[in-house]
Amino acid sequence: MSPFEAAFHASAERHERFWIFGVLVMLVLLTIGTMFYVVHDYGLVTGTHSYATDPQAPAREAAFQDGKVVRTGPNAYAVYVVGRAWHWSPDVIHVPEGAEITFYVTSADVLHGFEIQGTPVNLTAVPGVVGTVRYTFRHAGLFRILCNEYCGMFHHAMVARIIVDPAGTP
Ligand SMILES: [Cu+2]
Repeated sequence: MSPFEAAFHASAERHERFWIFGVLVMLVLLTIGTMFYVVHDYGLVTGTHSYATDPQAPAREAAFQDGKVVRTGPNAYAVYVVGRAWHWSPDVIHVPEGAEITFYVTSADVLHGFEIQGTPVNLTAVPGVVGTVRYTFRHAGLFRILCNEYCGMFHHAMVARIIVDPAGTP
C-alpha cells in the first residue's frame, strides 16, 4: 500500500467512525424525542389517566358507552367517541351550532384517525389513551368523521356523522 493509499484509508475510516457514531446519536435522540412526544401529547403517565397496562380500559368506561353527548355548561358539551374496526361509536352525533364541543376520543382496538371533514379537528384514536380536542361548529349542517389512519379492510367505510343543529333548537 502506498503512503497515499494508507492516508486515504485512515481518512475514510475516520469518516466512517464519525458517521456510525453520528447515526447512533441521531437514533437515540429520535427515540427519546418520540417517547417524550407520546408521553406528553397523550398523557400516558398522568396518574389517573394512565391506561398503559390496560389499553381497553377507556373504551369500557361508562362515558364511552352508548354514545354519550353530555352537556357540561350553558353552551358546552362533551362528546365521547370510540373508534373500533370499522366504525365510530356513536355513529350519529347531534350537537348545537355555536356550542363549545370537547371531543374525548379513544380506540377499542387499533389506531384510528379521528378527522372531522372540513374542520381542523384531527387526532389519533389510540387504545389506552383518551385524546381531547375542542371545537365549535359555527354553522349548522352535516359533518363527517373519517378515519384517516389505515386500520384494515373496511377502513374506507369508517365514517360517522355529526349533525350540527341550528342554534335555538331544543
Ligand atoms: Cu381506519
